[in-house]
Amino acid sequence: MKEEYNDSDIQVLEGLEAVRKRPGMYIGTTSERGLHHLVWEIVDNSVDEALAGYCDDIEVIIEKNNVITVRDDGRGMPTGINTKTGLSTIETIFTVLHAGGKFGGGGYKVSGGLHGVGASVVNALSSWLEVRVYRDGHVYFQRFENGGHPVDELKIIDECDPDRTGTTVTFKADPTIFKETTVYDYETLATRLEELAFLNKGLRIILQDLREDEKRDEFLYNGGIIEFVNKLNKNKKVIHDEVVYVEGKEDNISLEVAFQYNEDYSSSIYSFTNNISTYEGGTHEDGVKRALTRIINNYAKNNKILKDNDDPLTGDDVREGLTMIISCKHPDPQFEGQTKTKLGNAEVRKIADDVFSSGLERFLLENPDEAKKIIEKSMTASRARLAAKKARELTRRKGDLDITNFYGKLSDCKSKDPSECEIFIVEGDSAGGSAIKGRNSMTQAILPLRGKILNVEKARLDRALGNEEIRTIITAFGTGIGDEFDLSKLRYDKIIIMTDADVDGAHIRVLLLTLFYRFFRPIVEAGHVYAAQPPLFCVKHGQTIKYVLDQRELDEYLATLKPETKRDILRMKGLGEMDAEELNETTMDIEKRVLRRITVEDARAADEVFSKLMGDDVEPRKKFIEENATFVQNLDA
Ligand code: 1YM
Repeated sequence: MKEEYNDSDIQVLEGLEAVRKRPGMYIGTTSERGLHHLVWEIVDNSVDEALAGYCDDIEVIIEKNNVITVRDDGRGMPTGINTKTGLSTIETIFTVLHAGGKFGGGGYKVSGGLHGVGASVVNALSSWLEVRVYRDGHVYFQRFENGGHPVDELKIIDECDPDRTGTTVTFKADPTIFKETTVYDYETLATRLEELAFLNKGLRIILQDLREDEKRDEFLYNGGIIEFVNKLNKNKKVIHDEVVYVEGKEDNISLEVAFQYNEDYSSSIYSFTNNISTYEGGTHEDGVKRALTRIINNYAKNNKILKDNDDPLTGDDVREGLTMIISCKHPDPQFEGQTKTKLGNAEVRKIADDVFSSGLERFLLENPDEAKKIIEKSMTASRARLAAKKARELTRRKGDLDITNFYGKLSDCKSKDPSECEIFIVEGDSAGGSAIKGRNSMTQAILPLRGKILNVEKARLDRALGNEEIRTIITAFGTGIGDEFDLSKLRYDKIIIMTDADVDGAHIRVLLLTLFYRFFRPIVEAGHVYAAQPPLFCVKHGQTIKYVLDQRELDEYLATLKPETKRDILRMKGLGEMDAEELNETTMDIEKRVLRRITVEDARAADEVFSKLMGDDVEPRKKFIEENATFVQNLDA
């Protein structure tokens, strides 16, 4: 123990005492979160050393008793004397507030708010702390107790291999400060350490838990944020195989961006500056987003995918389904905003824009297939956005779906218990009439769709949504649409599409499935959508009439008949050919009918067909009609 305290010692201890009096001022809270903050303060020093290029390995160990050890293989803290304090540099780092951070100058500092005062704050809030520095063949050691009081001065306690360098800090959080808990959560530490490994490619970070359930994880990502994006998209359907990676540096500010699109509607953009999450975004994120929107629009225009009179793609359009990591390293970051997690440096906006736009432009030019997929995704988002806007306007307009009009179209069922109710969406008035007569009116509702309004190949989705029958469907479902969608309000357990097996029928199915896919996907995902399977053939022999579903069933049935029986087999064209009883028997009766459940894949396939049909090219439409027979089979098989 030191014999006497001199003036500067007393000042130092007053500084640490201030931290102990008001820990919240330095680490935010003394809850579990504040406890983990101690680890980050020490780890940040090691990461800084890695950023400076001197450290490849960091190890964090949760010892028995919730003692934490952080070890790195950097240069080791400087072991000389600090002229200002007259103390060793190491003692200064651990006992003087505001010491540390900018000592060496140069390089990037991880300055998440404490600006390098971290080590002394951790010391102040610990029951005890030990530091070991391996440098110049010596092992230097100092121990502090009771909130930062040095037990002795810095001493060489051992020799080591002269090649070995590094710093090891071990501490025990003070339970009189951290009254709620001093128990570390493995997952909390693992999540952030893995994030640090993603953000600093090539840096190996090991986490070890030596408490009851021993655990160990090693995080090393040579691909850095590319692997971060891969992880985020792991359970998503991606629309292009490779993660796109762009990097660049201007005025000592470096920027890395990695992204990949998936089939989701939402976007996940995570930005960081000096390894700190900038939840509120800031100039780096603004620059990248601005460049993304501009470059994608330019590419789409230059390649005539976007026509002159088309609305430009918005930021939301080009970000639909985007998973992106933005990592900026800045020598002097300014953090702003409510939670100080928004990068404020104005110069970064242009640098981020420059770096990302040139990288993205190059990627699009060199990878036309990927480019096409990305542009198509944005175009679909744009169409859906316009259509949804229209739909909202229409469904919100007063009196637009007044009740008499609504019930005039829908023959609803009597039961109000959704679990037993079904709605048949039927093509054509005459089939609709038969269905109304042939139904079980307790549980089966019928909505006939009329005439040519459903000329899908020319209708854009927004126009289809303007169509009264379609809006009646939306109202009948009861779920609302867009932001207001609520699956629990669905009024029918089964939504059954009943259309003819011809071109018009296929068109209507494509339209309905596209509509469901884009606006009611949870209904499809939850398996509420079905296709009715009306019979394809009708066999008459003698007085008997038999309906059969398909060719196979027809062959089987014919084989059971005596060869000499006379029969004039009919291929059924429309539902309208059946009367109410026949329609009930063959297609609607719960006991006898066959339904096919529509999967999300079916709906997605329909959506793709719809996109093709909607385009300006005549060719795909012609092809659709020609290939329609196969398509109908595919969809109904
Ligand atoms: C387990 C914690 O603190 N490692 C660490 C810290 C420093 C250095 C190396 C270092 C930095 C510099 C020069 C420099 C620190 N040094 C200082 C200060 N691990 C851990 N590893 N030489 C060594 O920044 O120029 C503060 S932290 F201020 F002394 F330079």
